[in-house]
Amino acid sequence: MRFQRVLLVLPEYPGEHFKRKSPPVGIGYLAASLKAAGVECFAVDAGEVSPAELERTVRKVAPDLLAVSMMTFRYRHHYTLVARLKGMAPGARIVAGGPHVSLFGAKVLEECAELDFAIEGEGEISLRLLCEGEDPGSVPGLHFRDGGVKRFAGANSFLLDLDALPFPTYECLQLGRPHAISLCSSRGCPSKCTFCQSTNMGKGWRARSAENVADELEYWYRKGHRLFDFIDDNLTLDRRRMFGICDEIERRGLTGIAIGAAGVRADRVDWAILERMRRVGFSHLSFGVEGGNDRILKVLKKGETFAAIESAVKDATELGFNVTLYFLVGSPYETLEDVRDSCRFAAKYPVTDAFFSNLMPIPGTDVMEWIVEHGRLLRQPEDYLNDTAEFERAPLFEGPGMGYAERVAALKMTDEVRVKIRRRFSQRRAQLRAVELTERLAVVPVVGRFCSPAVSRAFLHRTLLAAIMAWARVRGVVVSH
Ligand code: B12
Ligand code: SF4
Repeated sequence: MRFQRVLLVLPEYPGEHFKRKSPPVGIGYLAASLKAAGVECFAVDAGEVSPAELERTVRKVAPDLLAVSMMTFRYRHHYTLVARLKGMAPGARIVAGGPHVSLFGAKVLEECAELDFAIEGEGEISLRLLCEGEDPGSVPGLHFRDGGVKRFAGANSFLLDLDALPFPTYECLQLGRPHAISLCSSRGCPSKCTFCQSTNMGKGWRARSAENVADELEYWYRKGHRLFDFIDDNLTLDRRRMFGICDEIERRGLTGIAIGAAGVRADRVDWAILERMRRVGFSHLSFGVEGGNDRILKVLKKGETFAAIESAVKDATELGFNVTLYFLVGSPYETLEDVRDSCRFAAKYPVTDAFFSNLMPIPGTDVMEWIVEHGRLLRQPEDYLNDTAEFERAPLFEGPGMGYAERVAALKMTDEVRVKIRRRFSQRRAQLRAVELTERLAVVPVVGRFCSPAVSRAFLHRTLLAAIMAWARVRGVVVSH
Protein backbone atom coordinates (compact mmCIF):
# COMPACT_ATOMS: atom_id res chain seq x y z
CA MET A 1 0.00 0.00 0.00
CA ARG A 2 1.50 3.31 -1.08
CA PHE A 3 0.49 6.82 -0.07
CA GLN A 4 0.92 9.74 -2.45
CA ARG A 5 -0.96 12.61 -0.79
CA VAL A 6 -0.35 13.17 2.90
CA LEU A 7 -2.08 15.73 5.11
CA LEU A 8 -0.09 16.39 8.30
CA VAL A 9 -2.39 17.49 11.12
CA LEU A 10 -1.52 19.35 14.31
CA PRO A 11 -4.30 19.01 16.87
CA GLU A 12 -5.74 21.93 18.77
CA TYR A 13 -4.91 22.47 22.45
CA PRO A 14 -8.00 24.20 23.82
CA GLY A 15 -7.53 26.30 26.98
CA GLU A 16 -4.71 28.31 28.43
CA HIS A 17 -1.39 26.81 27.40
CA PHE A 18 2.01 27.76 26.18
CA LYS A 19 1.24 28.97 22.71
CA ARG A 20 3.47 28.23 19.76
CA LYS A 21 4.92 31.39 18.27
CA SER A 22 6.88 29.71 15.52
CA PRO A 23 6.25 26.88 13.05
CA PRO A 24 6.24 23.32 14.45
CA VAL A 25 9.66 21.81 13.85
CA GLY A 26 8.54 18.16 13.92
CA ILE A 27 5.94 18.76 11.20
CA GLY A 28 8.56 20.71 9.22
CA TYR A 29 10.99 17.75 9.31
CA LEU A 30 8.30 15.23 8.36
CA ALA A 31 7.16 17.42 5.45
CA ALA A 32 10.73 17.87 4.19
CA SER A 33 11.43 14.16 4.34
CA LEU A 34 8.20 13.27 2.45
CA LYS A 35 8.82 16.00 -0.10
CA ALA A 36 12.33 14.65 -0.76
CA ALA A 37 10.76 11.25 -1.45
CA GLY A 38 8.34 12.75 -3.98
CA VAL A 39 5.25 12.44 -1.77
CA GLU A 40 2.79 15.35 -2.06
CA CYS A 41 2.54 16.87 1.34
CA PHE A 42 0.09 19.32 2.96
CA ALA A 43 -0.37 20.42 6.55
CA VAL A 44 -3.00 22.02 8.72
CA ASP A 45 -2.99 23.27 12.31
CA ALA A 46 -6.42 22.38 13.73
CA GLY A 47 -5.83 24.97 16.47
CA GLU A 48 -5.61 27.76 13.91
CA VAL A 49 -8.67 26.99 11.77
CA SER A 50 -12.38 26.59 12.50
CA PRO A 51 -13.90 23.08 12.38
CA ALA A 52 -15.58 24.02 9.09
CA GLU A 53 -12.27 25.22 7.61
CA LEU A 54 -10.57 22.02 8.76
CA GLU A 55 -13.22 19.98 6.99
CA ARG A 56 -12.90 22.12 3.84
CA THR A 57 -9.11 21.58 3.88
CA VAL A 58 -9.45 17.82 4.28
CA ARG A 59 -11.97 17.60 1.42
CA LYS A 60 -9.92 19.90 -0.81
CA VAL A 61 -6.63 18.05 -0.24
CA ALA A 62 -8.34 14.66 -0.49
CA PRO A 63 -5.39 12.88 1.17
CA ASP A 64 -4.84 9.15 1.05
CA LEU A 65 -3.03 9.38 4.39
CA LEU A 66 -3.72 11.67 7.35
CA ALA A 67 -0.79 11.97 9.76
CA VAL A 68 -1.66 13.33 13.21
CA SER A 69 0.96 14.56 15.70
CA MET A 70 0.09 13.84 19.34
CA MET A 71 1.27 14.93 22.76
CA THR A 72 -0.05 13.12 25.83
CA PHE A 73 -1.48 16.39 26.95
CA ARG A 74 -5.11 16.49 25.71
CA TYR A 75 -4.80 13.04 24.20
CA ARG A 76 -8.56 12.34 24.37
CA HIS A 77 -9.13 15.45 22.25
CA HIS A 78 -6.65 14.07 19.74
CA TYR A 79 -8.59 10.78 19.59
CA THR A 80 -11.82 12.70 18.97
CA LEU A 81 -10.06 14.64 16.23
CA VAL A 82 -8.97 11.36 14.60
CA ALA A 83 -12.60 10.15 14.65
CA ARG A 84 -13.73 13.43 13.07
CA LEU A 85 -11.03 13.17 10.40
CA LYS A 86 -12.16 9.64 9.57
CA GLY A 87 -15.66 11.01 9.04
CA MET A 88 -14.31 13.72 6.71
CA ALA A 89 -12.15 11.35 4.66
CA PRO A 90 -13.56 7.82 5.07
CA GLY A 91 -11.33 6.40 2.34
CA ALA A 92 -8.08 7.69 3.82
CA ARG A 93 -5.85 5.86 6.31
CA ILE A 94 -4.78 7.61 9.51
CA VAL A 95 -1.39 7.39 11.24
CA ALA A 96 -0.44 8.98 14.57
CA GLY A 97 3.01 9.88 15.86
CA GLY A 98 4.73 12.20 18.30
CA PRO A 99 5.56 12.10 22.04
CA HIS A 100 2.27 10.44 23.04
CA VAL A 101 2.81 7.50 20.69
CA SER A 102 6.45 7.18 21.74
CA LEU A 103 5.29 6.94 25.35
CA PHE A 104 2.29 4.62 25.00
CA GLY A 105 2.92 2.69 21.77
CA ALA A 106 0.30 -0.01 21.09
CA LYS A 107 -2.05 1.42 23.73
CA VAL A 108 -2.77 4.35 21.38
CA LEU A 109 -4.09 1.96 18.70
CA GLU A 110 -6.17 0.21 21.37
CA GLU A 111 -7.69 3.43 22.65
CA CYS A 112 -8.31 5.05 19.29
CA ALA A 113 -10.24 2.65 17.05
CA GLU A 114 -10.15 4.95 13.99
CA LEU A 115 -6.35 4.86 13.82
CA ASP A 116 -4.81 2.53 11.26
CA PHE A 117 -1.17 3.05 12.26
CA ALA A 118 0.96 4.59 15.00
CA ILE A 119 4.68 5.30 14.73
CA GLU A 120 6.96 5.55 17.76
CA GLY A 121 9.99 7.83 17.88
CA GLU A 122 11.37 10.04 15.12
CA GLY A 123 9.12 9.87 12.08
CA GLU A 124 11.29 11.02 9.17
CA ILE A 125 12.35 7.58 7.94
CA SER A 126 9.42 5.46 9.12
CA LEU A 127 6.69 7.70 7.70
CA ARG A 128 8.54 7.86 4.40
CA LEU A 129 8.86 4.06 4.30
CA LEU A 130 5.15 3.68 5.06
CA CYS A 131 4.29 6.04 2.19
CA GLU A 132 6.68 4.24 -0.16
CA GLY A 133 4.73 1.03 0.36
CA GLU A 134 7.24 -0.84 2.52
CA ASP A 135 5.80 -3.95 4.17
CA PRO A 136 4.36 -2.66 7.51
CA GLY A 137 6.20 -5.43 9.35
CA SER A 138 9.52 -3.85 8.36
CA VAL A 139 8.79 -0.19 9.11
CA PRO A 140 10.73 0.63 12.32
CA GLY A 141 8.52 1.79 15.20
CA LEU A 142 5.26 0.99 13.37
CA HIS A 143 2.18 -0.35 15.16
CA PHE A 144 -0.47 -1.60 12.76
CA ARG A 145 -3.55 -3.80 12.52
CA ASP A 146 -3.31 -7.08 10.67
CA GLY A 147 -6.71 -8.74 10.25
CA GLY A 148 -7.91 -7.32 13.56
CA VAL A 149 -4.70 -8.25 15.37
CA LYS A 150 -2.39 -5.48 16.56
CA ARG A 151 1.22 -5.93 15.50
CA PHE A 152 4.45 -4.07 16.13
CA ALA A 153 7.27 -3.92 13.61
CA GLY A 154 9.92 -3.41 16.33
CA ALA A 155 11.71 -0.51 17.94
CA ASN A 156 12.65 2.58 15.99
CA SER A 157 16.30 3.45 16.47
CA PHE A 158 17.27 7.07 16.96
CA LEU A 159 18.70 8.94 13.98
CA LEU A 160 22.43 9.42 14.35
CA ASP A 161 23.35 11.52 11.34
CA LEU A 162 21.15 14.57 11.78
CA ASP A 163 23.17 16.49 9.17
CA ALA A 164 21.77 14.10 6.57
CA LEU A 165 18.20 15.32 7.14
CA PRO A 166 16.77 17.94 4.78
CA PHE A 167 16.01 21.24 6.52
CA PRO A 168 12.44 21.46 7.78
CA THR A 169 9.96 23.06 5.41
CA TYR A 170 6.86 24.99 6.40
CA GLU A 171 5.55 25.89 2.96
CA CYS A 172 2.79 23.29 3.25
CA LEU A 173 1.47 24.95 6.44
CA GLN A 174 0.63 28.23 4.69
CA LEU A 175 1.48 30.11 7.83
CA GLY A 176 2.04 33.53 6.42
CA ARG A 177 5.18 35.09 7.79
CA PRO A 178 6.06 33.37 11.08
CA HIS A 179 7.09 35.45 14.08
CA ALA A 180 10.33 33.50 14.47
CA ILE A 181 11.95 30.44 12.97
CA SER A 182 12.60 27.53 15.34
CA LEU A 183 15.79 25.56 14.95
CA CYS A 184 16.53 22.15 16.39
CA SER A 185 20.29 21.68 16.42
CA SER A 186 20.39 18.56 18.60
CA ARG A 187 18.09 15.86 19.89
CA GLY A 188 17.97 13.78 23.06
CA CYS A 189 18.90 14.44 26.65
CA PRO A 190 21.20 12.39 28.91
CA SER A 191 19.81 13.91 32.14
CA LYS A 192 17.35 12.12 34.39
CA CYS A 193 15.09 14.83 35.81
CA THR A 194 12.28 13.01 37.57
CA PHE A 195 9.45 15.24 36.27
CA CYS A 196 10.44 15.16 32.59
CA GLN A 197 9.11 12.87 29.93
CA SER A 198 11.99 12.96 27.49
CA THR A 199 11.73 9.42 26.09
CA ASN A 200 10.58 10.76 22.74
CA MET A 201 14.05 11.79 21.68
CA GLY A 202 15.98 9.32 23.82
CA LYS A 203 18.77 9.63 26.35
CA GLY A 204 21.57 9.78 23.81
CA TRP A 205 22.45 13.32 22.76
CA ARG A 206 22.82 13.64 18.99
CA ALA A 207 23.90 16.86 17.38
CA ARG A 208 24.13 18.50 13.99
CA SER A 209 27.50 19.97 13.09
CA ALA A 210 28.09 23.68 13.64
CA GLU A 211 28.34 24.16 9.86
CA ASN A 212 25.04 22.41 9.18
CA VAL A 213 23.26 24.49 11.83
CA ALA A 214 24.73 27.69 10.37
CA ASP A 215 23.73 26.54 6.86
CA GLU A 216 20.11 26.39 8.01
CA LEU A 217 20.35 29.74 9.80
CA GLU A 218 21.82 31.29 6.67
CA TYR A 219 19.12 29.66 4.52
CA TRP A 220 16.39 31.41 6.56
CA TYR A 221 18.45 34.60 6.81
CA ARG A 222 18.69 34.87 3.03
CA LYS A 223 14.88 34.55 2.94
CA GLY A 224 14.70 37.65 5.15
CA HIS A 225 14.19 36.08 8.59
CA ARG A 226 15.94 37.70 11.57
CA LEU A 227 14.28 36.11 14.62
CA PHE A 228 15.28 32.59 15.61
CA ASP A 229 14.60 30.21 18.49
CA PHE A 230 16.63 27.13 19.33
CA ILE A 231 14.24 24.56 20.81
CA ASP A 232 16.95 22.02 21.76
CA ASP A 233 16.80 20.47 25.20
CA ASN A 234 20.58 20.88 25.51
CA LEU A 235 21.88 23.47 23.10
CA THR A 236 25.26 24.00 24.78
CA LEU A 237 26.07 20.43 25.85
CA ASP A 238 29.07 20.35 23.51
CA ARG A 239 30.97 23.53 24.26
CA ARG A 240 33.21 23.35 21.18
CA ARG A 241 30.21 22.95 18.90
CA MET A 242 28.50 25.97 20.49
CA PHE A 243 31.59 28.12 19.93
CA GLY A 244 31.67 26.72 16.39
CA ILE A 245 28.05 27.81 15.74
CA CYS A 246 28.92 31.32 16.99
CA ASP A 247 32.04 31.44 14.79
CA GLU A 248 30.01 30.42 11.74
CA ILE A 249 27.32 33.05 12.39
CA GLU A 250 30.04 35.69 12.58
CA ARG A 251 32.06 34.41 9.62
CA ARG A 252 28.99 34.40 7.37
CA GLY A 253 28.08 37.97 8.38
CA LEU A 254 24.62 37.03 9.70
CA THR A 255 24.15 40.34 11.47
CA GLY A 256 21.07 42.04 12.88
CA ILE A 257 19.58 38.81 14.21
CA ALA A 258 17.96 38.02 17.56
CA ILE A 259 18.22 34.43 18.74
CA GLY A 260 16.51 32.81 21.69
CA ALA A 261 17.47 29.52 23.33
CA ALA A 262 14.96 27.72 25.52
CA GLY A 263 16.94 24.65 26.53
CA VAL A 264 20.19 25.77 28.08
CA ARG A 265 21.39 23.89 31.12
CA ALA A 266 23.01 26.27 33.58
CA ASP A 267 25.88 23.88 34.30
CA ARG A 268 26.73 23.87 30.58
CA VAL A 269 27.49 27.58 30.23
CA ASP A 270 29.99 30.02 31.68
CA TRP A 271 30.85 33.67 31.15
CA ALA A 272 33.05 32.97 28.09
CA ILE A 273 30.45 31.00 26.15
CA LEU A 274 27.59 33.33 27.12
CA GLU A 275 29.59 36.36 26.10
CA ARG A 276 30.39 34.79 22.74
CA MET A 277 26.72 33.91 22.19
CA ARG A 278 25.61 37.42 23.13
CA ARG A 279 28.09 38.96 20.71
CA VAL A 280 26.75 37.06 17.68
CA GLY A 281 23.07 37.79 18.32
CA PHE A 282 21.73 35.52 21.07
CA SER A 283 19.42 37.73 23.09
CA HIS A 284 17.04 35.54 25.07
CA LEU A 285 17.84 32.57 27.30
CA SER A 286 15.58 30.37 29.38
CA PHE A 287 16.84 28.35 32.32
CA GLY A 288 14.96 25.52 34.01
CA VAL A 289 15.69 26.29 37.66
CA GLU A 290 12.85 24.08 38.97
CA GLY A 291 13.66 24.40 42.70
CA GLY A 292 15.09 27.07 44.99
CA ASN A 293 17.81 25.05 46.74
CA ASP A 294 20.10 22.04 46.46
CA ARG A 295 17.83 19.79 48.49
CA ILE A 296 14.98 20.07 45.98
CA LEU A 297 17.31 19.90 42.97
CA LYS A 298 18.65 16.64 44.37
CA VAL A 299 15.18 15.20 44.87
CA LEU A 300 14.36 16.12 41.27
CA LYS A 301 17.64 14.49 40.09
CA LYS A 302 18.34 17.69 38.23
CA GLY A 303 22.03 16.81 38.15
CA GLU A 304 23.28 20.36 38.76
CA THR A 305 23.97 22.47 41.81
CA PHE A 306 22.11 25.57 42.81
CA ALA A 307 25.43 27.48 42.74
CA ALA A 308 25.83 26.60 39.04
CA ILE A 309 22.33 27.85 38.29
CA GLU A 310 22.89 31.08 40.20
CA SER A 311 26.19 31.72 38.46
CA ALA A 312 24.65 31.25 35.00
CA VAL A 313 21.66 33.48 35.74
CA LYS A 314 23.94 36.18 37.19
CA ASP A 315 26.28 36.07 34.19
CA ALA A 316 23.44 36.05 31.66
CA THR A 317 21.66 39.04 33.21
CA GLU A 318 24.96 40.96 33.50
CA LEU A 319 25.62 40.30 29.83
CA GLY A 320 22.28 41.86 28.97
CA PHE A 321 20.34 38.74 27.96
CA ASN A 322 16.60 38.66 28.43
CA VAL A 323 16.39 35.79 30.89
CA THR A 324 13.32 33.70 31.65
CA LEU A 325 13.35 31.31 34.59
CA TYR A 326 11.18 28.21 34.91
CA PHE A 327 10.28 26.82 38.34
CA LEU A 328 8.14 23.91 39.47
CA VAL A 329 5.77 24.28 42.40
CA GLY A 330 4.92 21.18 44.43
CA SER A 331 7.90 18.89 43.77
CA PRO A 332 8.30 15.80 45.97
CA TYR A 333 9.12 16.76 49.59
CA GLU A 334 9.01 20.48 48.71
CA THR A 335 7.77 22.64 51.59
CA LEU A 336 6.42 26.18 51.69
CA GLU A 337 9.86 27.32 52.90
CA ASP A 338 11.47 25.76 49.78
CA VAL A 339 8.96 27.61 47.59
CA ARG A 340 9.98 30.84 49.37
CA ASP A 341 13.58 30.06 48.32
CA SER A 342 12.39 29.81 44.71
CA CYS A 343 10.57 33.13 45.01
CA ARG A 344 13.60 34.85 46.58
CA PHE A 345 15.85 33.62 43.77
CA ALA A 346 13.37 34.57 41.04
CA ALA A 347 13.36 38.14 42.35
CA LYS A 348 17.11 38.37 42.97
CA TYR A 349 18.36 39.11 39.43
CA PRO A 350 16.85 41.40 36.79
CA VAL A 351 15.17 38.66 34.79
CA THR A 352 12.49 39.22 32.17
CA ASP A 353 10.02 36.69 33.51
CA ALA A 354 9.68 33.73 35.86
CA PHE A 355 7.17 30.94 35.26
CA PHE A 356 6.06 28.87 38.24
CA SER A 357 4.35 25.72 36.93
CA ASN A 358 1.86 23.83 39.00
CA LEU A 359 3.55 20.45 38.71
CA MET A 360 1.42 18.28 36.41
CA PRO A 361 2.63 14.67 36.69
CA ILE A 362 2.96 13.00 33.30
CA PRO A 363 2.57 9.20 33.18
CA GLY A 364 5.89 7.48 32.67
CA THR A 365 7.87 9.93 34.80
CA ASP A 366 9.52 9.16 38.17
CA VAL A 367 7.44 11.87 39.81
CA MET A 368 4.32 9.94 38.91
CA GLU A 369 5.72 6.80 40.53
CA TRP A 370 6.68 8.80 43.63
CA ILE A 371 3.15 10.14 43.99
CA VAL A 372 1.64 6.70 43.71
CA GLU A 373 4.02 5.47 46.43
CA HIS A 374 4.25 8.45 48.79
CA GLY A 375 1.43 10.83 48.00
CA ARG A 376 -2.12 11.03 46.85
CA LEU A 377 -3.48 12.02 43.46
CA LEU A 378 -6.33 14.48 43.82
CA ARG A 379 -7.42 13.91 40.23
CA GLN A 380 -6.82 11.03 37.85
CA PRO A 381 -4.23 11.62 35.05
CA GLU A 382 -6.78 10.82 32.32
CA ASP A 383 -8.91 13.68 33.71
CA TYR A 384 -6.33 16.38 34.33
CA LEU A 385 -4.39 15.60 31.15
CA ASN A 386 -7.55 16.22 29.19
CA ASP A 387 -9.39 18.99 30.96
CA THR A 388 -6.82 21.00 32.91
CA ALA A 389 -5.25 24.00 31.28
CA GLU A 390 -1.50 24.47 31.56
CA PHE A 391 -1.87 27.62 33.64
CA GLU A 392 -4.55 26.37 36.05
CA ARG A 393 -3.56 26.64 39.69
CA ALA A 394 -5.55 23.88 41.40
CA PRO A 395 -3.16 21.29 42.98
CA LEU A 396 -3.35 17.89 41.29
CA PHE A 397 -1.77 15.84 44.08
CA GLU A 398 -0.50 16.13 47.64
CA GLY A 399 2.23 14.41 49.60
CA PRO A 400 4.87 14.79 52.29
CA GLY A 401 6.08 18.38 52.21
CA MET A 402 2.85 20.13 51.32
CA GLY A 403 -0.81 19.19 51.64
CA TYR A 404 -3.61 20.76 49.62
CA ALA A 405 -3.83 24.04 51.59
CA GLU A 406 -0.06 24.64 51.51
CA ARG A 407 0.00 23.97 47.78
CA VAL A 408 -2.74 26.52 47.18
CA ALA A 409 -0.79 29.03 49.33
CA ALA A 410 2.45 28.27 47.47
CA LEU A 411 0.84 28.80 44.07
CA LYS A 412 -0.71 32.08 45.23
CA MET A 413 2.66 33.26 46.57
CA THR A 414 4.40 32.49 43.27
CA ASP A 415 1.66 34.26 41.28
CA GLU A 416 2.30 37.42 43.33
CA VAL A 417 6.06 37.18 42.83
CA ARG A 418 5.61 36.78 39.10
CA VAL A 419 3.44 39.89 38.90
CA LYS A 420 6.19 41.86 40.69
CA ILE A 421 8.92 40.50 38.40
CA ARG A 422 6.97 41.35 35.28
CA ARG A 423 6.14 44.81 36.56
CA ARG A 424 9.80 45.41 37.40
CA PHE A 425 10.82 44.29 33.93
CA SER A 426 8.28 46.59 32.26
CA GLN A 427 9.57 49.53 34.31
CA ARG A 428 13.17 48.73 33.42
CA ARG A 429 12.30 48.45 29.75
CA ALA A 430 10.45 51.77 29.83
CA GLN A 431 13.45 53.43 31.45
CA LEU A 432 15.80 52.00 28.81
CA ARG A 433 13.51 53.21 26.03
CA ALA A 434 13.40 56.67 27.56
CA VAL A 435 17.22 56.84 27.67
CA GLU A 436 17.40 55.62 24.07
CA LEU A 437 14.89 58.21 22.91
CA THR A 438 16.64 61.04 24.74
CA GLU A 439 19.90 60.04 23.09
CA ARG A 440 18.25 59.96 19.70
CA LEU A 441 16.70 63.36 20.20
CA ALA A 442 20.07 64.71 21.24
CA VAL A 443 21.64 63.32 18.05
CA VAL A 444 19.01 64.86 15.81
CA PRO A 445 19.68 68.61 16.01
CA VAL A 446 17.09 71.27 15.65
CA VAL A 447 17.15 70.83 11.88
CA GLY A 448 15.87 67.29 12.48
CA ARG A 449 12.49 68.82 13.03
CA PHE A 450 12.46 70.03 9.47
CA CYS A 451 14.25 67.27 7.58
CA SER A 452 14.86 63.52 7.69
CA PRO A 453 17.10 61.96 10.40
CA ALA A 454 19.57 60.91 7.67
CA VAL A 455 19.95 64.51 6.50
CA SER A 456 20.21 65.79 10.06
CA ARG A 457 22.81 63.09 10.91
CA ALA A 458 24.81 64.12 7.82
CA PHE A 459 24.47 67.74 8.92
CA LEU A 460 25.74 66.82 12.41
CA HIS A 461 28.60 64.85 10.91
CA ARG A 462 29.69 67.80 8.73
CA THR A 463 29.36 70.26 11.61
CA LEU A 464 31.42 68.04 13.93
CA LEU A 465 34.03 67.52 11.24
CA ALA A 466 34.25 71.25 10.63
CA ALA A 467 34.60 71.83 14.40
CA ILE A 468 37.38 69.25 14.71
CA MET A 469 39.26 70.74 11.77
CA ALA A 470 38.87 74.24 13.20
CA TRP A 471 40.18 72.97 16.55
CA ALA A 472 43.10 71.22 14.76
CA ARG A 473 43.94 74.42 12.85
CA VAL A 474 43.95 76.42 16.07
CA ARG A 475 46.24 73.80 17.71
CA GLY A 476 48.43 73.59 14.60
CA VAL A 477 47.63 69.91 13.95
CA VAL A 478 47.04 68.84 10.34
CA VAL A 479 43.91 66.74 9.91
CA SER A 480 43.37 64.88 6.69
CA HIS A 481 40.56 62.58 5.62
C1 B12 B 1 9.02 23.32 21.24
C2 B12 B 1 8.15 22.58 22.24
C3 B12 B 1 6.89 23.11 22.51
C4 B12 B 1 6.34 24.31 21.75
C5 B12 B 1 5.81 23.87 20.38
C6 B12 B 1 5.18 22.51 20.36
C7 B12 B 1 4.91 21.98 18.98
N1 B12 B 1 3.83 21.28 18.82
O1 B12 B 1 5.65 22.20 18.06
C8 B12 B 1 5.25 24.83 22.72
C9 B12 B 1 5.85 25.94 23.57
C10 B12 B 1 3.96 25.35 22.10
C11 B12 B 1 5.03 23.60 23.59
C12 B12 B 1 3.94 23.47 24.39
C13 B12 B 1 3.73 22.39 25.20
N2 B12 B 1 4.57 21.33 25.40
CO1 B12 B 1 6.13 21.08 24.47
N3 B12 B 1 7.89 20.77 23.77
C14 B12 B 1 8.59 21.40 22.88
C15 B12 B 1 9.96 20.70 22.73
C16 B12 B 1 10.97 21.44 23.59
C17 B12 B 1 10.48 20.56 21.32
C18 B12 B 1 9.49 19.98 20.31
C19 B12 B 1 10.18 19.80 19.00
O2 B12 B 1 9.95 20.56 18.07
N4 B12 B 1 11.08 18.82 18.92
C20 B12 B 1 11.87 18.55 17.73
C21 B12 B 1 11.07 17.74 16.70
C22 B12 B 1 11.99 17.27 15.59
O3 B12 B 1 10.53 16.62 17.37
P1 B12 B 1 8.97 16.32 17.52
O4 B12 B 1 8.17 17.54 17.46
O5 B12 B 1 8.77 15.45 18.69
O6 B12 B 1 8.62 15.49 16.18
C23 B12 B 1 9.29 14.28 15.87
C24 B12 B 1 8.67 13.01 16.48
O7 B12 B 1 7.94 13.23 17.66
C25 B12 B 1 7.82 12.46 15.40
N5 B12 B 1 6.48 12.96 15.20
C26 B12 B 1 5.86 14.06 15.65
N6 B12 B 1 4.63 14.16 15.17
C27 B12 B 1 4.42 13.09 14.37
C28 B12 B 1 3.32 12.69 13.61
C29 B12 B 1 3.41 11.52 12.87
C30 B12 B 1 2.24 11.09 12.09
C31 B12 B 1 4.60 10.73 12.89
C32 B12 B 1 4.67 9.48 12.13
C33 B12 B 1 5.70 11.13 13.65
C34 B12 B 1 5.60 12.32 14.38
O8 B12 B 1 8.58 12.77 14.24
C35 B12 B 1 9.10 14.10 14.39
C36 B12 B 1 10.40 14.21 13.62
O9 B12 B 1 11.38 13.35 14.15
C37 B12 B 1 9.64 19.28 23.31
C38 B12 B 1 10.83 18.55 23.90
C39 B12 B 1 11.55 17.78 22.82
N7 B12 B 1 12.84 17.71 22.97
O10 B12 B 1 11.02 17.27 21.86
C40 B12 B 1 8.54 19.60 24.32
C41 B12 B 1 7.47 18.55 24.57
C42 B12 B 1 7.00 17.98 23.25
N8 B12 B 1 6.33 19.35 25.19
C43 B12 B 1 5.77 18.76 26.09
C44 B12 B 1 4.67 19.33 26.81
C45 B12 B 1 4.18 18.54 28.01
C46 B12 B 1 4.11 20.54 26.41
C47 B12 B 1 2.90 21.23 27.04
C48 B12 B 1 1.75 20.29 27.35
C49 B12 B 1 3.24 22.01 28.26
C50 B12 B 1 4.62 22.09 28.70
N9 B12 B 1 4.80 21.85 29.96
O11 B12 B 1 5.53 22.40 27.95
C51 B12 B 1 2.48 22.29 25.98
C52 B12 B 1 1.32 21.75 25.07
C53 B12 B 1 0.44 22.82 24.51
C54 B12 B 1 0.65 23.12 23.03
N10 B12 B 1 0.03 24.19 22.59
O12 B12 B 1 1.35 22.46 22.25
C55 B12 B 1 6.31 17.36 26.33
C56 B12 B 1 5.38 16.30 25.76
C57 B12 B 1 5.29 15.06 26.61
C58 B12 B 1 4.19 14.19 26.12
N11 B12 B 1 4.29 12.91 26.34
O13 B12 B 1 3.22 14.63 25.57
C59 B12 B 1 7.74 17.45 25.68
C60 B12 B 1 8.26 16.14 25.09
C61 B12 B 1 8.68 18.01 26.76
C62 B12 B 1 9.03 17.00 27.84
N12 B12 B 1 10.23 16.48 27.81
O14 B12 B 1 8.27 16.70 28.70
N13 B12 B 1 6.04 22.69 23.46
S1 SF4 C 1 14.17 18.67 32.09
FE1 SF4 C 1 15.61 19.18 30.49
S2 SF4 C 1 17.60 18.50 31.34
FE2 SF4 C 1 16.02 17.46 32.54
S3 SF4 C 1 15.73 15.47 31.51
FE3 SF4 C 1 14.19 16.90 30.67
S4 SF4 C 1 15.13 17.74 28.84
FE4 SF4 C 1 16.77 16.81 30.06
